[in-house]
Amino acid sequence: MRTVRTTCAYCGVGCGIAAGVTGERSVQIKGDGAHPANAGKLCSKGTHLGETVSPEGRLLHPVIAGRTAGWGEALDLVSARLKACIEEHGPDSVAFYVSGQLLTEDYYVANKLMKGFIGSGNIDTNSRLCMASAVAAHNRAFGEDVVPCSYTDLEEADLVVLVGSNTAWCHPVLWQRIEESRARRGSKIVVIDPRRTETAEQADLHVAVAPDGDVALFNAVLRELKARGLVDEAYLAQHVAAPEGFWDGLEGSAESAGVSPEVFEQLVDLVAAHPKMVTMFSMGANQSAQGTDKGNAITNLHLATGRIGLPGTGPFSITGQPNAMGGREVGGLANMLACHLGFSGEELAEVADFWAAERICTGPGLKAVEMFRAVHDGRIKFLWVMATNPAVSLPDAGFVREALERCETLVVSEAIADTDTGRFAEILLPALAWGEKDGTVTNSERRVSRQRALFAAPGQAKSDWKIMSEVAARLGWGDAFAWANSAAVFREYAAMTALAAKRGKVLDLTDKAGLSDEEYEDMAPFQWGGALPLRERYPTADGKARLIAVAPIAASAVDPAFPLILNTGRYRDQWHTMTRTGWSPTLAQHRREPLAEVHPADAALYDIADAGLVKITTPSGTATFRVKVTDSQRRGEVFVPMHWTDVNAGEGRANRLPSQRVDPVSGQPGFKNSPARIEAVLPEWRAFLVVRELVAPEGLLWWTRSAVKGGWLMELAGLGTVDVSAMLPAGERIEVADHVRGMRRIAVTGADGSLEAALYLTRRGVLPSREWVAGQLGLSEANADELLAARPSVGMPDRGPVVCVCHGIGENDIAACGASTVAEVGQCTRAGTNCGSCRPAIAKLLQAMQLEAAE
Ligand SMILES: Nc1nc2c(c(=O)[nH]1)N[C@H]1C(S)=C(S)[C@@H](COP(=O)(O)OP(=O)(O)OC[C@H]3O[C@@H](n4cnc5c(=O)[nH]c(N)nc54)[C@H](O)[C@@H]3O)O[C@H]1N2
Ligand SMILES: Nc1nc2c(c(=O)[nH]1)N[C@H]1C(S)=C(S)[C@@H](COP(=O)(O)OP(=O)(O)OC[C@H]3O[C@@H](n4cnc5c(=O)[nH]c(N)nc54)[C@H](O)[C@@H]3O)O[C@H]1N2
Ligand code: SF4
Ligand SMILES: [Mo]
Repeated sequence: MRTVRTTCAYCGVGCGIAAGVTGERSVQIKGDGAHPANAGKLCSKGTHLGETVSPEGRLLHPVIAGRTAGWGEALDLVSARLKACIEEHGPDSVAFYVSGQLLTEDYYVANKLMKGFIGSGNIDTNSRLCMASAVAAHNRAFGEDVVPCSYTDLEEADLVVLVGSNTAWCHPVLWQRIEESRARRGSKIVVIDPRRTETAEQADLHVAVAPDGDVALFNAVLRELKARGLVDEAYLAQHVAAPEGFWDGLEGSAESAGVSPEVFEQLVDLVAAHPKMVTMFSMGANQSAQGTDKGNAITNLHLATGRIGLPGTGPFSITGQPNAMGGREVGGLANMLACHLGFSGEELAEVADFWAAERICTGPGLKAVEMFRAVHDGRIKFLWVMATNPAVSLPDAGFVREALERCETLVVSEAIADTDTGRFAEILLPALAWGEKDGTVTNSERRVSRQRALFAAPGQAKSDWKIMSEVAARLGWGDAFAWANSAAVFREYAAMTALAAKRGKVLDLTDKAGLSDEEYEDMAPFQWGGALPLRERYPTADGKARLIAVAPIAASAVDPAFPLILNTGRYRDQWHTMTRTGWSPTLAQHRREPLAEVHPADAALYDIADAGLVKITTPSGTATFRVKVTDSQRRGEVFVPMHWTDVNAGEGRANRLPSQRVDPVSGQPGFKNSPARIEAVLPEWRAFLVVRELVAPEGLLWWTRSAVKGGWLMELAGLGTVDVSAMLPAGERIEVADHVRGMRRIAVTGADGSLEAALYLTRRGVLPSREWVAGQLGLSEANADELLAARPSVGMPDRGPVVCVCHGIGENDIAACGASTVAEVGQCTRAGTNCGSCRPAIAKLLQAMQLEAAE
């Protein structure tokens, strides 16, 4: 076994992994004990990365108009189309839409090609959907996009305030670090989120703010701190500039933020009592029509109280993707030139000179949502999408799909053969994925780590930067794109940061510009800017930070056609559009379907049943979900996950729903707040299907699929007659039916007697438990009686919904063991003792059981 130290494929925590390569495509995943981000810990997604590296489903060769092609032909075509488009319609008729899942080296090459050689600013990234508001807030307050904190600050803080962050699910290893520090030192955790998430359940205080009530809330807290004499006047005088009338203009109240006076008082008391305070913010802050103002409202509080730049303090924007930060550094956003530089004549000239650029762009390009509008109306005729799935992840995805359909040339560089966006592409280019690619990523605390290859390239896949440099060479720019390896690209980028450093910016990697290939290969994680880059001097002209006057947006009148607010976000064990996590049977157990979470009062009002189906409608579109009635929602609000796509669900795609409304400063969409209505959907039959080979059902009201060992589990619902043969493979069929109760059960076995598929359908009754049936797929011999009964003939305990995916421990196992703490549950069932991602869920379950016992 060969051990390779690398970085996790998923979130912006950037955990180090010690990967034991055990075969051509197999790996044992362990946390890297020496990595400063995680010190050996990994969450459920990182732990189960090994289940996502199989070549199954990968894009293995270029595809042109649906047929397999060679690289030569594909790259010739891409280059010819690019050239023709630029010549005929000018450089702004082409665009790149890239991703925080590219490596820094890929990102650097994409930016250089677009801004330096094609000559347009039209390169934007999915980080526009993710971090753009935080970037804009940093630029406004600090003069540069610098995150002022490090992870150790979360441990040194006496108070950690989490704003719009479901940390326990989305940054689980940071959550574990925060919780361990609380256990050690008695620090306090506040969660500001309209939903009572698992993170909020475990907080010392949950502030269930109204959607987009954050600016009002933070302004009100700051006003209160000022009244209590807690503003740091000396720090303000020396290091911070405030606009005229700032203190009189602090609009907003607890009431307008939807927070009760009692909870507001508790919040202010906690903030007042704990100068060592970190405010970590994420998508509930950024993804808003006033996301930038939210970032500045948070930052204002820290600047005004001097709670920044000291250990255990600061406003901490936590990044989503593994390399969102790397993209921001090199200039992957359309409104940054390169290396934290803007578009002044001087900056453009220096960058042109550094790159020996043939045709430097003249100004910023189009931001993601605008970019797709330009594709839609034909201003952009050539679009190259890399490492992102915009047909799913952009808002108003129906419009986005129309744009993709209309685009004259759509090139998609992908790791996976069948994605929603790839289905629109004329030219599909196979890219290396995690475990194959090689380069660097920057995590949320500005720490640069190496991602290293574990396996050889599958099929003909190539690294993204290599694909682009081969296109550049065909366009006659070979000399500027002639790197021998990713180390050479990295050296060039590091050298280029000299342009930022000489302007007094914090971004400075020039000490890495002379690394040898070996040194790059062995490079240990390092943090640019150091642990606390800001306090005494800010990278502005006068060296001072800025307070920014921000005011809540006045609430608009509620449209009676859309009386509810739709919020969207993430599940613990799925990653984005599920192109990789969707293949893992272990991860699928946490949440097999996308659920619409609805408050009990709203469920009653709209006549919606728990576990029934519901249609959600907004001005942009409709989508269908199974319902989960829960009081963790605020009344009047509905939550759905963003993950499901056309590949793994019918009708359950969230982004049919949000509008194109963006933050006016950052251009980031407001994914968390769309006016909506809900109504029950009443299918005439419901079914589930366990099957080895995927089928593509048609004409249904709704369906979803999830991975099980050896195959797939599908949930189905429809009207009228059921075309069973369209869903089942060939083979020997056994069947039982009860026409009075509208029940049908069919099992199909293959030549060797093992189960190929099993369908359980009902028109009126309940369907049996899925997990046992799904488990039969892997067995060599199927037992017909048991299959039709959907349970073993010898009694087997029902474990209930799986809580611990690592050890397969269910709710009933935990209830049966009689433990009263998470640690005891671990001792008795092993639940929560591996990656620990389920510990908040176990704690919640114990609380619920204790409540029940007390009643
Ligand atoms: N499991 C998992 N982890 C991930 C990812 C994943 O896909 N799956 N993706 C990664 C990426 S790219 C990102 S960007 C991060 C995102 O990480 P998070 O930001 O933690 O995730 P979300 O679920 O999108 O949103 C967080 C919370 O914002 C709340 N919210 C909604 N509206 C408001 C509001 O007006 N105010 C406040 N204060 N809160 C609000 C939502 O209710 C939600 O609970 O996660 C990263 N980690
Ligand atoms: N409603 C709603 N929508 C949202 C959000 C939300 O909270 N709510 N969050 C937004 C946010 S924060 C984000 S970050 C986006 C994420 O949205 P996307 O970026 O669209 O999601 P992914 O599924 O991560 O897409 C990455 C794609 O790249 C492919 N890929 C993986 N590795 C590589 C590689 O090395 N090279 C290439 N060429 N391809 C690769 C994967 O197979 C996958 O298809 O979604 C946004 N959309
Ligand atoms: S917290 Fe989980 S998903 Fe994020 S980097 Fe660490 S192991 Fe990967
Ligand atoms: Mo993100």
